[in-house]
Amino acid sequence: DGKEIWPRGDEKTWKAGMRGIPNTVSDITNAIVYHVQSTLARQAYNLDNLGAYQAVALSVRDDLIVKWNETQMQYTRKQPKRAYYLSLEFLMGRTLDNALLNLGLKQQYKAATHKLGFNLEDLIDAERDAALGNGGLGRLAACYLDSGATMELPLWGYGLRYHYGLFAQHIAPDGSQLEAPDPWLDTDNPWEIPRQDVTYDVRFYGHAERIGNGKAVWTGGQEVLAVAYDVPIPGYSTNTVNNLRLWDAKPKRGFDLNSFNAGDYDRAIQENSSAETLTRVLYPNDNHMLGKELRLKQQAFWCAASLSDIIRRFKQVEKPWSEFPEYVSIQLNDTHPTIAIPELMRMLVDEEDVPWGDAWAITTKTFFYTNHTVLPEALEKWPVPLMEHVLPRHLQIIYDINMAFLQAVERKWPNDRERLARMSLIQEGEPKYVRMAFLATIGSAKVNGVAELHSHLVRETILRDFVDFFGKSKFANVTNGVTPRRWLDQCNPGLSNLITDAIQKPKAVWLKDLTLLKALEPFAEDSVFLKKWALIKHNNKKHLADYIKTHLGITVNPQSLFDIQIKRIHEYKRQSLNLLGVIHRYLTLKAMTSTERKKVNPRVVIFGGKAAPGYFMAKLLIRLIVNTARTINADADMKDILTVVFVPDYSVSLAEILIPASDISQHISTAGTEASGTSNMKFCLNGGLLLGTVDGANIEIAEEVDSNNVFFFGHLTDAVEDLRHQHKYHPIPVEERSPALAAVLKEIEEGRFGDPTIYQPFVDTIRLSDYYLVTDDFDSYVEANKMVDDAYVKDPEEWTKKTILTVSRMGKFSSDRAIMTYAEEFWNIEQFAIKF
Ligand code: NBX
Repeated sequence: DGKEIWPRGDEKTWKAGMRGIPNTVSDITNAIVYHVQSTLARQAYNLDNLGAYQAVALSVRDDLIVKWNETQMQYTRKQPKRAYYLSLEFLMGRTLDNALLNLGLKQQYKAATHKLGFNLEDLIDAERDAALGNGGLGRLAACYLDSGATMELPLWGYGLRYHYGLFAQHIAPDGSQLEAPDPWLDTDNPWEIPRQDVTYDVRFYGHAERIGNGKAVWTGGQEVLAVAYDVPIPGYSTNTVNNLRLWDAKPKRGFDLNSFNAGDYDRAIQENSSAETLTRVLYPNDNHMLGKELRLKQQAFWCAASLSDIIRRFKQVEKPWSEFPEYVSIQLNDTHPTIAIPELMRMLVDEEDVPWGDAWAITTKTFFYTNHTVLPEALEKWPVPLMEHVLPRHLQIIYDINMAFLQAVERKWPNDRERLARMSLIQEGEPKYVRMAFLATIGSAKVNGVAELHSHLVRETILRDFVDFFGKSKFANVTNGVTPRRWLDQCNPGLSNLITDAIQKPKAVWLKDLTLLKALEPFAEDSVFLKKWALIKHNNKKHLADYIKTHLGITVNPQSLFDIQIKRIHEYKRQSLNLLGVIHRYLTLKAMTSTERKKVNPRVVIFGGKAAPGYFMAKLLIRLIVNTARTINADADMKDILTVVFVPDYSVSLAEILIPASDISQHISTAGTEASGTSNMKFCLNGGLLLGTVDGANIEIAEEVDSNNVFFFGHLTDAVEDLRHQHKYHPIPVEERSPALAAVLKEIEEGRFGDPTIYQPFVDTIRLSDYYLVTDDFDSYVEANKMVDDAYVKDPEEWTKKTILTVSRMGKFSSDRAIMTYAEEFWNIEQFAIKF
């Protein structure tokens, strides 16, 4: 009858002791002082910014926990269907500022810290990034958590608690990248709640013996303990605080007592560290498959712990297994968690006695798979011998799934051996491989790409046979989005406030319905507004100029056009094209008289991004960028006309400074290679324009903002295959294909930017194979850059109008829209408001 009995003791005493949400400035100062004194055991006289940050963070954490508890309790009581986002990466960045904005407490904390003698912005700056991801895929997961909580969806994330995040990037004296570890947990992390009581055993290696009916018994090997750490995820202006559960690995029995007793202390400790190695470090590769045993163990460990947790929660509702998909949907962020498919089968069949066919029906209703790339070198495939060694039972299950699947293919297309070989989960050869994208596809209810063009390519290329088999309706598109809380309100408060004034809607309204930005359109004709808008951009550029001056000692003039390309360094993303374009600009400027040069529109070209430590060509390119920048910046003729900056150690918090300061940003991948891109959306949302190829989400951005407001260039996806064929079989020298580019390559080869032998491998890839078609797109790239210059110089007011129209039309690219599409079209979960 809904009446509840207080579990123990005196209810009034309990309730009186419970913490409400403090929101007056004096509540907050009291809480901060308490944490300084009692939690940190420090005092005002020895408190630095880091200490003050920690105390402030602890007091915010108190609020988050109250709301987290309430949210989880209400989910447990009502048992709505839940969705789980499995991602090996969550690139969260900093938390304090975001939490304050989402909780609506920023003004109060500003006043409170001021009263205590601190400046809130300095404390926000003292936090280190949580860099538990490589790039777009990991940051997308973080944006989706923010949107899930803001849209009041019962959505949890599951990931790994890496002790070392993505490496820190240093630049050596010779200009090359050096990697340093990122021990981000060394300074206590107030944003996690250790749950020593939430643990699961996970097995590796050992022996799997079939016992009939598709079942098996798996014994022996190594057992590792998964321990939960919970990270609260507050929604913006809601009561919802969702959960990101990260698993840490611990040895199962502390010490191995047998060897301990035998006096072999060394071995006992080694056993220990091998379990802990599992969650030691994030693999620093993006868009590249690396067949390392430890990586496979990370995947299996995380999937097994997460599924055990999900199943334990499902058991609370006491429903038959057939109803599992009515309570649970699981999104696979790329193929990294694909092993969850055979793992769920194993748990249902071997441990819960569910018949194989029923288990497969449950599994294929539960999972959903997002693909993030069609690049062949990035598609995951695991050597069969490795999988057999580490996960013997999972390999059996994969073989059984494959057998049933290929029989169904054979029934549909009898005697088509080639098709069977193409579609098999096992790639034949020496060794054999398990094709994870195929397993994810047949084990999921839906498969999606991350932008229209990309989803089209998924259907037409890598999964074509599977579309023929399952039908089109299983294959969908969900164009990516970004959270406007972090990527507008938080990183660009000036612009966010101006928008709020203009459209006369409270932030709490338009930041949750980004299509309301449309109301900005008429202001593109308002000359007073144009001035205010331009001033905000100018101030953001000054802020970036200050950062560059203090950290790199380079002076940049905020009157220049700020041209930014920040993303992982990868051949397909073509930072090479940008750099070669910069050198071309340099040569052109050098050929002018100084009076001619004075008339030129000044440009600051900014690069940032990390290269995977084992990616030779990407690291070589960084070295060339840095040394080209040194040459150009040291040339007195270029002063205030062309400046080139490589910003080291690109990160989420650096992106928050860079993005609001851009006039133009570059998204110039070879057509058909960038699945979506998400920083393109962030730049446009902050009033920067795009210089890009007809690729990924650039296309949809142009559809929304009007192609007049985007600078497109380059060959289209359709042309790429033929061009590559030409390069291979009918090569034409660069001198003929693009004389301008040939002149640039010649400068590098003559040593203008340092010892040319160092850079020869880079020049050779362009001259000899040019897989990513730099030569084919170079001339149109240079043309597009001229258009940018003309547009910026000839009519600054027209430029500002373009940026206002662009911002006003970016509504589609909120991650709120994306997450609601997943919720409604895939997961079938509902919004669930938390009442206080
Ligand atoms: O995912 C990126 C794509 O390249 C972007 O086009 C897209 O916008 C973004 C979000 O959908 N992919 C990506 O970041 N991949 C990885 O970081 C990655 C990491 C590890 C790995 C493979 C890929 N083994």
